Amino acid sequence: MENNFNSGFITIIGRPNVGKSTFMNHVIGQKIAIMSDKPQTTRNTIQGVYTDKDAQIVFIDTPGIHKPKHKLGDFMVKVAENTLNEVDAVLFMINAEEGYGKGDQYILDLLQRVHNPVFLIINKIDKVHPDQLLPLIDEYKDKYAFKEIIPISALEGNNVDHLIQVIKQYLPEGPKYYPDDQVTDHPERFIISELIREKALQLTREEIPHSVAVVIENIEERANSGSVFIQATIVTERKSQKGIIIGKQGSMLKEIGKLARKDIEALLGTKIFLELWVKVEKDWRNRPSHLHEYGFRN
Ligand code: GDP
Ligand code: MG
Ligand code: K
Repeated sequence: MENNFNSGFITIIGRPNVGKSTFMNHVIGQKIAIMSDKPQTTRNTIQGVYTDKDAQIVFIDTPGIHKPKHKLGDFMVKVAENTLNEVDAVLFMINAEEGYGKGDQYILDLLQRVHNPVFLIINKIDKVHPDQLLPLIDEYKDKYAFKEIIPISALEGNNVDHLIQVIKQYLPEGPKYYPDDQVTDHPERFIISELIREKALQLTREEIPHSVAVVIENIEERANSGSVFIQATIVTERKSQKGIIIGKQGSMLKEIGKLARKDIEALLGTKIFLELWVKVEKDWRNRPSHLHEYGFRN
């Protein structure tokens, strides 16, 4: 019999701190890559890719609904809704210990407009007694017609493999969108650089070609304040491009930094300080030793 390959797109949503990143990191292991070029056009999405011998799962982040308390613009809500309707399944993650909360209602309302299969993922089961799960499941069952309800511990890895197997059943036959070997040890580092690059490209429109690269020089957690300090350099090929990126009295660079910081804060879930530099490095694209450093792999 022919061995079919399945592939598709999954998004994980849920209140802050329910364990979405922990889950992604667990699934990442050595198998995940964070990609810069997205087959989907939705802004600000981040992908992690899980590949095994018979399937590929592309995880898409939906930043617009990570912070339900935050008053979101119509645009972000629309982006979130569109993403949810583009994927093959949505994982709605909750914290077993906390149960139902206000932030969930916001997401459940949004899910009412979603036509794709939605799974309820009850995370942190390592922190509750098994008897607590059933009432929780009953409560959520009444609120939405979940296709699957799967308890896991993202931290300890309990039932995560099972969840992957279930997700695979929802994927259509499809291609391997990404090669197996695109792995990065520092996904957040790469995502941060991509977010900065994205802002630079968006704000300068046609003036700056896609040849700009962003190098993260330093990421430092400041234990006392709980914030993260990030230094990054935007690398351009020409002096004229450097001028455009910096803008009049630094106004463009300031704007790039402001927008990138917002997204990075949403990504990391913490306050950050972003320091941006710009430098010119002629023909950096043609020097293979630099490609790895800048996060490009072909
Ligand atoms: P996110 O905001 O949804 O991405 O949540 P994070 O992945 O950052 O997790 C928030 C906190 O919950 C972190 O301290 C994690 O270590 C913890 N956490 C995540 N998953 C689990 C789990 O399955 N069990 C336990 N005990 N803690 C978890
Ligand atoms: Mg997170
Ligand atoms: K990306």
